[in-house]
Amino acid sequence: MNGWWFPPAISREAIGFDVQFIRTFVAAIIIFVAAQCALVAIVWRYRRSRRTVSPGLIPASSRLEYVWTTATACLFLGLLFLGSHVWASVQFTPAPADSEVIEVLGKQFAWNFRYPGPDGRFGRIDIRRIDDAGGNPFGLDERDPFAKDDITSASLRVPLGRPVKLILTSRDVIHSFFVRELRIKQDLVPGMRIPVHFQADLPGTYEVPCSELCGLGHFKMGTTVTVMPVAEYESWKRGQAH
Ligand SMILES: [Cu+2]
Repeated sequence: MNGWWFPPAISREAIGFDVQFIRTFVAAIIIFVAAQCALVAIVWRYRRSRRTVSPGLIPASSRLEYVWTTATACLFLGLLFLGSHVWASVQFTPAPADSEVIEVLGKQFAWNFRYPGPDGRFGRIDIRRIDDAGGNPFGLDERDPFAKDDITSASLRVPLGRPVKLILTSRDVIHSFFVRELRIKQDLVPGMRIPVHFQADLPGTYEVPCSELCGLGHFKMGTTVTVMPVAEYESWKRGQAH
């Protein structure tokens, strides 16, 4: 299917979004085909007719008006109800308590990710310590014991089959975190810490482009997310700890 259809959906929420898309798509196709058929039928029926159709000759049918207004309302409200269910499961539900928490920093024009390290706590950061060339994009304060073991990385790694909570922040302008396979697209807004959660159930490496025009280098602001088995993920983290 791939090539002309969506890339594979790798989380339950992503599958939920696809199901909702297909539902809406099928409803739109049925209505489109029915409307076109009705149009053709009317054109055919009144072809080269000498009868002039004045509004007075067609009796208004309030019953018909009621039927199609109600049908349209039911269809729209039904789709809205089903769709908001999926949407709310991502937006309004807090991430599970055992989620792997990872901070995502967007900046012109790169991505950085921060893991709390073995102590499970994010250390103190200080904007005066931000030093990209020195490998400290977050401004980690090394004097803070909780900051010492924090892991930073230029690409994202997440454990397979476990809930992940990302906290999105931006250092300069608005960026947007987009993973097609997760069906997630969320802006990073300076001054805000925006949470997003998911659970990836298919291992692999997926592209993360910035999806908000953020300046001249926007086109090259990309990285990857790798969904890896838990054991492999844990050993990667151990290898990164310092
Ligand atoms: Cu950007």
